Amino acid sequence: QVSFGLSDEQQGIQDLARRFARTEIVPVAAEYDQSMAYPWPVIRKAHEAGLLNLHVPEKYGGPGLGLLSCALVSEEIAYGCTGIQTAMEAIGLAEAPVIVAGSEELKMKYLGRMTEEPLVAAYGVTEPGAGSDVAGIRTTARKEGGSWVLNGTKMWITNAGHANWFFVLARTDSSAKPTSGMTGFVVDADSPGIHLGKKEINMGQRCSDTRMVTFENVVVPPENVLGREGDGFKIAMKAFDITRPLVSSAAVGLAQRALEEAVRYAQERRTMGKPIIEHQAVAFMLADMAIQTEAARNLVWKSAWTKDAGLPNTFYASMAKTLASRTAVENANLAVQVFGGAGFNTEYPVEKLYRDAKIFELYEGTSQIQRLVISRTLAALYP
Ligand code: CO8
Ligand code: FAD
Repeated sequence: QVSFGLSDEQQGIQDLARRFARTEIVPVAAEYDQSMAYPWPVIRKAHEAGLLNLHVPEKYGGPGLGLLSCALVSEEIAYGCTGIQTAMEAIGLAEAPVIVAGSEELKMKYLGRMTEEPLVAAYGVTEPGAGSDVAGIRTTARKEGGSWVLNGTKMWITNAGHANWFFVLARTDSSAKPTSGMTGFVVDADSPGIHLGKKEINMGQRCSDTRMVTFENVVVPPENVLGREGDGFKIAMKAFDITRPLVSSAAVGLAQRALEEAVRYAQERRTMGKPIIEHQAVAFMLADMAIQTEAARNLVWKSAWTKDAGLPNTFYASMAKTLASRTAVENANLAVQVFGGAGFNTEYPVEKLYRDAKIFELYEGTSQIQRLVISRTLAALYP
């Protein structure tokens, strides 16, 4: 049975997120882009509105929504501003490994507090020397007197400057092959020995907080190990199965915003005696933007639906990420084109979309890495 319809519950959460984005995010997005201030007021309001921690199970205080419902929300929030959306979604990214592998106690403690008050968390895998190649990370954790001691440097960590806790992936067994010698930890952000770098100044999504984080002899209690020792790499990957569909839906939200801005402008702006939408060259750019957006959205929904159905979704999540991020970049580019010179100016919204879009092809696994995952699956499917 195939259905493209949303349930009443899904429509309800989509409407809530849409109204929130239009009233609380769209009006302030340009201001946050310019000031680069962390969007705490928006995050607090989103928490109050019930738009954070959506995939946290009810047992730990969350609404326990399925991934498709979460994707509907992240598209709407991203329509408003992907900088704010990234700050919000990075919370879900940090929570994902805890949901995948945390003990009851860890879930109650670290997911529970997120649902009780507006806190943010961060996911620390990437390092200065290893981004795409997660197997190449160098951060270590060694056992000492019953606890673990973390040493190493993480790079490009979203929300790092504001996080209450970190998910950290570290090497724990140098004799094992890297992907089986890593362990995941939940680390309290106020632990002695954590040093935060400066807020990085990025091309787009400028209110999102990205930093280097150094761990210097940081003591982590044994109960803060996620799952079993040696399972960290796979736990980190399983988290991406949850979050890549959500990053992809955010890219769709940006693509949709670019489309709508371009369609509206093309009806207002006149050249050679008619609105530019009546010039076929412009109209067809709009048509292409609409086709790509709808195709990307459908693939994103499929990647989320597959996970909700309890089926492996890695393949579709990588496809969705590749297509949706390309669509965001292309739509933002075309929107600037439709706006002409005005598209290059900060008084209009599309130059921000252009700067904000590029990161979708980089973070949460670059488009090359997604193609690597897809092509490896193809080889297994058709031996
Ligand atoms: N689920 C379960 N197991 C998995 C999965 C998975 N999805 N993927 C791989 N594995 C298993 C494999 O089956 C294999 O198991 P075994 O050893 O038993 O055979 C083991 O893990 C090793 O897998 P590979 O052989 O495929 O490992 P490789 O080292 O060859 O390659 C990748 C792995 C795919 C290249 C991996 O390193 C990767 O995904 N790299 C990209 C890293 C990435 O995406 N980083 C993102 C960081 S977070 C981020 O950017 C946040 C953005 C800001 C937040 C935005 C809002 C959310
Ligand atoms: P590299 O791995 O050095 O790649 C460089 C280039 O080579 C890319 O084009 C890549 O696609 C290509 N390449 C590399 N290996 C291969 C290969 N095997 N085959 C084909 N091409 C390849 N990380 C976190 O852990 N947590 C976060 O919260 C987080 N937030 C981020 C926020 C921002 C704004 C940014 C910029 C990054 C963030 N990251 C985060 C890191 C992000 O996931 C990495 O930057 C990304 O995975 C790429 O890694 P890299 O930068 O080391 O590039």
